[in-house]
Amino acid sequence: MSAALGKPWRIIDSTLREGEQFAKANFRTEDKVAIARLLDGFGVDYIELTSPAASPQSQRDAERIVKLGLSAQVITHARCVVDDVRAAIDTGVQGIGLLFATSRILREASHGRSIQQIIDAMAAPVELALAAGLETRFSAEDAFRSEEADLMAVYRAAEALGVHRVGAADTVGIATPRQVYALFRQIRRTVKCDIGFHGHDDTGCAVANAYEAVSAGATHVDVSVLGIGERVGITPLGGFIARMYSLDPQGVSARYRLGQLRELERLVARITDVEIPFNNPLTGETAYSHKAGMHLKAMLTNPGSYEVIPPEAVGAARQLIVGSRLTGKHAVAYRAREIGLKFGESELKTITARIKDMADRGELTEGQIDEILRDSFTA
Ligand code: HCA
Ligand code: CU
Repeated sequence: MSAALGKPWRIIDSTLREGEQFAKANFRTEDKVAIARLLDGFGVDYIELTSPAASPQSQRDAERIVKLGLSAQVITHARCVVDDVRAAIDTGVQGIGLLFATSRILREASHGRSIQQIIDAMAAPVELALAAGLETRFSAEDAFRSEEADLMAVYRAAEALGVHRVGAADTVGIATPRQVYALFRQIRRTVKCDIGFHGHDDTGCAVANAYEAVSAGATHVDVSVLGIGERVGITPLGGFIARMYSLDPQGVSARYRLGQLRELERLVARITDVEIPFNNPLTGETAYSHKAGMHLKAMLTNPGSYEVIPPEAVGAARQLIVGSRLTGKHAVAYRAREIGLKFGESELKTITARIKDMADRGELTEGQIDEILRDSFTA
């Protein structure tokens, strides 16, 4: 648990549930075990698994992961039906995430129930899960295309049954950050139990939406490694951590082992055969690259000038690009000092002009820059 924003929030990693719904994910048991271990090493609070009712292998894998004895709570997703809850209980998981779609479009296209029928149908599965001692969540799928009054009725009914948490899912990634804030304020006023947010990234708002949910009172946020999930996926673990770290560096780095994020992302990227995006928050190839002369000058004085999160926090390295047409004399002087050369002001200006001129015909490597510097020195 961390308390950026002064409020406690917890991470439910759903790489092994939502992430298994990613087009390119087809996890073998060993993959799941390796991912679960690294997630636990990173320090996520919960690891959510695919419903054991999904397939016989899903059931065996859930049992296997439960037996790893991780620090994270191992929970599963399940349809809100008694048989699926029973299958989950049999695996020994500590918690369960039950759900029903509440929007008209999904009620009609998916399960065909009215809001009252949902409320009636949730009782038996929820009671069974609670009686088995599971931390029990009831979530509304497609909450942001549902009627607010319907949602609150469903949440009140879930709370009356004694669920530990209710959830609102932005299943199609349609919510704006303001809508998320407003709905979560409303849920916070309606129920006293914990509240979870699950948001898809179809319109690029999944991190912002998770943040707004927490600021409005959400206690739990679903994420997955690299954001993998249905379509373009959900709130990525790294992006969410970056968002929260900037608000509470000490709290977030005390709670989560950020230095393990890269390894975790690399593992999931390798297993799913995807590239880590160059602009990935915290770990992307260019996340700590600085290029323009003005930026380089300030970075050399104080790295905080253009970095809210230092690369050391995640075990990455900063890159100062000296050999571009955008370079400046401070960057050139810095590189010269690094290789043991010192130039006067006018020499520096001349060398910088030469580098810019050459870089206009193509960026220079560090080796080429060093050569220019050495030539200029002996000349
Ligand atoms: C789905 C379900 C879900 C569930 C979210 C939740 C969604 O696969 O469609 O459990 O809160 O996005 O609604 O992932
Ligand atoms: Cu989802």
